[in-house]
Parts: sequence; structure tokens; C-alpha cells
Amino acid sequence: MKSWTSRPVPGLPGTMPSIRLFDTAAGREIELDEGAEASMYVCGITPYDATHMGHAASYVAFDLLNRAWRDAGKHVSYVQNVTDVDDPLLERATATGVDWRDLAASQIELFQTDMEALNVLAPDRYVGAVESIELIVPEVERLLAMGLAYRVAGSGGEPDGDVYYDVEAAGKQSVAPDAWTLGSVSGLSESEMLELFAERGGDPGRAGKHQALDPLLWRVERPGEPSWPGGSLGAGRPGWHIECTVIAQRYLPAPFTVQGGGSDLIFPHHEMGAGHAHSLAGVPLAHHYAHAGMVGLDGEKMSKSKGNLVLVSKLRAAGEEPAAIRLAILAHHYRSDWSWTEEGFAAAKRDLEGWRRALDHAPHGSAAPLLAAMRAALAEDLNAPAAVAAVSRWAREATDDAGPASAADRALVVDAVDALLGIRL
Ligand code: 5CA
Ligand code: ZN
Repeated sequence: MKSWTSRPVPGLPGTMPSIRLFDTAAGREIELDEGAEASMYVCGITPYDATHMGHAASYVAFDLLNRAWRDAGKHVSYVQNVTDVDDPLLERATATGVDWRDLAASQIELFQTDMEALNVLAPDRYVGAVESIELIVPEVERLLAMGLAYRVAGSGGEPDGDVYYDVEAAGKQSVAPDAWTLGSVSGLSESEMLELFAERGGDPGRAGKHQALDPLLWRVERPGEPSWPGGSLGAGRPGWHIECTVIAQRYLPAPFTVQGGGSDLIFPHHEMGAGHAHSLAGVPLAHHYAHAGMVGLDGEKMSKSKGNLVLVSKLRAAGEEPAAIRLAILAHHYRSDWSWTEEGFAAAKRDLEGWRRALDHAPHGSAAPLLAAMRAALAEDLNAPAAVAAVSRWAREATDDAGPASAADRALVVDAVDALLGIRL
């Protein structure tokens, strides 16, 4: 599928120090030191709703990593998926009387326009679930052949043949020290897992499963639902976790460096994806798993059902500047849960204005120390608020100084803020 277009990233003198990142699976910050190549898979949208501030914040978070890596001189391979067929999308299409394909296409288009406006660098590959089905089918067949997946008999109106991943069998499959077992990524207890599994698209009560937590790999055709040829599986459509696993394995090295998403993807999505990948390849899916916090509105979780979505496209349509939206996001550390507020947005707009005014007084020799401070902040688990504070401090000092700008310092500040924070002054 076509991706969006990235704005060019200015080159900066010097380089980013070694980057530390909080790894959910390790439960601590790790040093990212994989040499000259870096690779990242960030879970994409399910396109049934316009991009809200929570989605936007998760892509801006991993955009910081992408930019930090590039500044460190690494070549970055970046893949993002789009879950362009799934239950919520089909349900929304039915509820609103729109063809699910049209709904997906319109929301993907809107998402890409939002990402471009927010200056999020485009992935090298933007891959749909639908276009990947022919890659997914043989992998599900392979899991069946390995005895790590099983078919469930129909009951209670469900047809025969849905395929599930056998978490227990998979966990026993390998004794390698880096082998996956349930909990490797999330570190959750079984009762915590059970609660989240039901909340986040799992079906713990499905009759005939070996274990409540076994996730769906292949859903055989139902009347009124779209389906695709499934070889020996029969016509149907893939489960959610196997989609991301197969797309990542197809287009990125095994293991790749970082898998990213919002913290609501830790379990079951990234947990199960890591299991599928280890079963299929014998090596972990990713070296590290990183997660962005959840964004709410005025202290409440942002969700369609509460009707409290703050949409990037709506703010843009109201004439708000995307750079100010991005700065309002960057004022929060990517791992923290935070709320979008009018006051926060107003503060970001004031900061942006202050930064721009200060450029007219950029003191001679002030840009290099600012660049160093921004790099140090971002290298420390992508501490954007500290980098933003450094720019604001610089702006205050420049404004107080009130002298004429040094052209070189002005240019370097503009480039540093653009390249590292993705904000064009
Ligand atoms: N298509 C799947 C991933 S494969 C999916 O979760 N799609 S999504 O549209 O629901 O979410 C897209 C990304 O936004 C995910 O990384 C998700 O964790 C993140 N996200 C969703 N809601 C929020 C929120 N309120 N705050 C922060 N991030 C969020
Ligand atoms: Zn995903």
C-alpha cells in the first residue's frame, strides 16, 4: 500500500550519543547498540475512525526514535501495518451502512494526511493486512503442521475450522534462553492476562479451545463477512496478531530492533505476536518492545464510546497549526499517560511563538550547546519534555539578550528543532 511523504530531515553537525530506551519485556531501560542498522515495526491503525490524539501521540513517540537513530548515523528500516480488515472495522461499516472497504480507504487517507501534517516520517513500507493474507495462510498452515495450532469444532452457531494458537504447546517448544513463553513480553500474571484478553478482542470463553488465552489465527468464512482463499485452512480471514507477525517477518530482519505501539498493545497483541514469531522462526520477533502511554481528554480515557475524541483532522480543519499539535504532544514523556487539555494546547502554541520570536536574537555560540542538550535528553529514553524545556530555556535567554541574531546559530537551532523534534520553526 502507498505510504505518505516525508519532509526532508536536515543533517546536523556531530552525532547523537548512544540511545537508551525503556524495554517493556526487560522491564528496564536498555542501551540500543545494534551497530549501523536499526529496524522498527510500529503497529498501525485499524481504519474505522479518524486519527485521534492517542493514535497521533503513539506515532510521534516512535518518530522521535526514528529521528534519534538517524541523527546517530544509523540506517533505519521502518515498517508499519494497517489493520484493514478486522471485527471493529466490519462492525462500524455495518452500523453506518458504508462498505467496509470504502470506510477503510477513507480513514487510511485521512490518517496519512494527518501524519504528513504532523511531520511523522513515513515508514519504508506501509502494509495492509488484506494484501498480506497470501503470506499469512502458509504460516498458519505451518503452525498447524508443527502442532502449535489446532482447529476448533463448530458449536453454538459457530462453523467448524477456526484455527487457534496453542500457547502452552508453543511455550514448551523450545528451551533456548531467548525462547518465548506466555508472559515474556508483558510480564503479567495469568489473571491479569485473562482480564485484558477479554477486553482487547480475545475470546476466552470460546468452546473447544485448549486454553482460554489461546488466540485466533484463522477465522473461517461466515455468511456476510468478507473472506479470502485459505488453502488447506478453507476460506476465511486471519487473526490480528499473526498479521503483524508475518508482515514484520516478511519485511524486517529477524529479530528486528524495536516493536512499538501504545501500551494497550502489550497484551495480548505484542505478547502473542512474539510467541507466533518465535514458533515460526526459532528466534525472537524483536530485540526490544517499547510502548507509549495512553492519552485521554481532561482526565478521561479517550474513546469513541465516551464521545471524547480529539481528532487531529478536526483541529487542522479549525485552522490549528500541526506543529503546535505536535509540540503539545511532545510536552509529555511518551511513556506517561496524559490528558489532552485546552490549556496544554494553548501553552504549546505560546511556546512555539516564543521559539520563533527568539530566532531573531539567536546569540552567537548558543546553538551548539542547545543541540547537545537536546541530544542528551532524547538519548535518555526519548525525553522530549526535557528537550522542549531546553529549547524554551534557550528562547528565554535569547529574548532577554535582545541582540541581533547570529545567522549561523539561528540556522542551526532551526535545523536541530526540525531534525530532532520534527517541528519546523
Ligand atoms: N491496528 C491495531 C494495531 S496492529 C490497533 O491497535 N489499531 S488502533 O487504531 O486501535 O491503534 C493504533 C495505535 O494507537 C496503537 O499503537 C494503539 O496502542 C494506539 N492508541 C490507541 N488509542 C490510544 C490512546 N488513547 N492513547 C495512546 N495511544 C493509543
Ligand atoms: Zn499490530
